[in-house]
Amino acid sequence: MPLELPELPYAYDALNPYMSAETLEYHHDKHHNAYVTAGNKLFEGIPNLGDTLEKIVVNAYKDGHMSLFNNAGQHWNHTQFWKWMKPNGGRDIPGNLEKTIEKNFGSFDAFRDEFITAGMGQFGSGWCWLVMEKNGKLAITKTPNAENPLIHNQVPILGCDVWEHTYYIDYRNARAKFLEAFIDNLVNWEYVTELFEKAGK
Ligand code: MN3
Repeated sequence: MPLELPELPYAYDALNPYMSAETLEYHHDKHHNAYVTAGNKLFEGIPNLGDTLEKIVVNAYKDGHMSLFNNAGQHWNHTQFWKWMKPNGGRDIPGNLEKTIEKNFGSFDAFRDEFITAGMGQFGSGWCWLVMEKNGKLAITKTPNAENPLIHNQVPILGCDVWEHTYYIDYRNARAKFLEAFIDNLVNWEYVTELFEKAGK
């Protein structure tokens, strides 16, 4: 199954001033594209690992095809990451999800703090996540490099890329400022809700 670079679901300058066109051009056209190109080369000589990207990611990890896992995993992560953001995001959380977040974390602010702390606590490159556990509870996790909740048997419903290439052009070394802007101004809660509802079924 060849990997394909998806188009961004908005214009390059649509997330200004929280994420610049320059960042999106580098991040999507160069970094994400490099994972796609490298991943497609790595399929040669590896048995068929599945008919969906999710299966390929999980099986590549399980079978120890780590280079393929890193590139296919980052392809999955970034394809979701673009959809987890939108212009004028981060404000209106649909009621049902907001209530569940409050029930699981105490309040939306407590969730926000925990998510930012996870992103800050990921030493070096990686991701922080809002996931649904097997028991239906929401939890916050962090993973290094290309790892994601799929390989830990959790359903990712929101994730944030904390590799330096995500924020260095716009925020330099201030990862916390980027994470705050992500939660407050970029998250596409409609898409998160869609995944939350699907995960709960
Ligand atoms: Mn990235």
